Amino acid sequence: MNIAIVCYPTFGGSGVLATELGKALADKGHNVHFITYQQPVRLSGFHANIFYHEVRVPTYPLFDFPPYETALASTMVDVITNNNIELLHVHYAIPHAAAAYMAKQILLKQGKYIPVITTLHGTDITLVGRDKTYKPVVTFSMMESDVLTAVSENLKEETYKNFDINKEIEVIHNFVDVTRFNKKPVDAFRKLIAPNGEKIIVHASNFRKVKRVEDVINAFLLINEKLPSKLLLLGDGPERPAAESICRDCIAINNIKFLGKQEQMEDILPLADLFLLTSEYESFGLAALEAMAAEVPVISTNAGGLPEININGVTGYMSNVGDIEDMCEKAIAILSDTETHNKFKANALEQARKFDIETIVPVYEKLYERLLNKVTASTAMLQD
Ligand code: GMT
Repeated sequence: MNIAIVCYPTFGGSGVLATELGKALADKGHNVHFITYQQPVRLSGFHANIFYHEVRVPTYPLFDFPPYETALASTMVDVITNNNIELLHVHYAIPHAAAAYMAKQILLKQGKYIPVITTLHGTDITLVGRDKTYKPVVTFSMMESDVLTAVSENLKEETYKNFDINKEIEVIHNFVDVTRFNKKPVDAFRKLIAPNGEKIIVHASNFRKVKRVEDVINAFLLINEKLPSKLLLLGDGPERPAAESICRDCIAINNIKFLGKQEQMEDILPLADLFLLTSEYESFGLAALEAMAAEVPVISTNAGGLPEININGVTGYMSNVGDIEDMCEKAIAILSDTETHNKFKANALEQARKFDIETIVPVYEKLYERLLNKVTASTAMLQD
């Protein structure tokens, strides 16, 4: 198949998922064309079946806000027309689903029907998309997509709760390449981070308010009072300066490190003894799944779709949003006994295997095939 994928190219989970999906489809022999404003972070190296098309947004003195959506729709039309694209898969509704609708209409006028799949990821529904500034366009473009998918059952429910749509939403959970993440940790690195055998706790996110990074730090400070430990914070975003300033004022500062954006998560996560995710909402929590694939138990909140991946008392524990005392207690329960820790580690890996790339990518492939067959059948009917 010739497939076009539109996503955010950044470290966010939707871009990561879209890029990993495209790479997996290319490995299976499909031609995959990425359309984004920057090379996606997880897209590196040469692959004969992968093509990257940059959306350029020319500036003009009149524009206070350069019209990205118009440039994106025009690039979609160009890429689809010139590369014999059969279907367009957009990740994160805003503004990708609306731009896809525009491209679809333009192509229709030229006699080509391009089926559109929109995958909903999280704040496109639960936060930004619900805002009345965007809601009418998000609602309309979801309805106009040929297929709507959501990355968790929870996100599907949230979509029906927040939007007036009467369209089927298919849940296709996010996935992880377990083989890639399930690496042996490099002892030399562990010694550098935790020279006295301290436990290593990791958090990774885009440091937005919804992640409640201050809870990660405060939960860690409680843990650190009871258990020699180190905290690694991976990623970057608007709340990082505030998080750094909390740490500067605390006595455990030497036990906390901000590592910034990291491309090779599969090299860092296996070093961790525990992953902390304190989000107020998480439609899925791809970062937690990647940690589990690296055999790392997870302490998370019980918000959104997290209970669909983190099984309380099995792969880690869940606490109420903001309950850092409970998070600390659960972390100590896992980390202070080797046998218990090993049991949680093994369970985390077993659970991650249920979301393995080998299982989930074929679900997308089948969806594409089903959609293309439907388009072919209706085109044939129109011609008869
Ligand atoms: O919706 C967002 O906040 C952005 C998005 C992203 O691009 O990182 O994250 C969402 O999509 C991820 C991939 O499907 C999910 O793993 C995250 O849970 C989800 N984030 C939220 O729901 C806050």
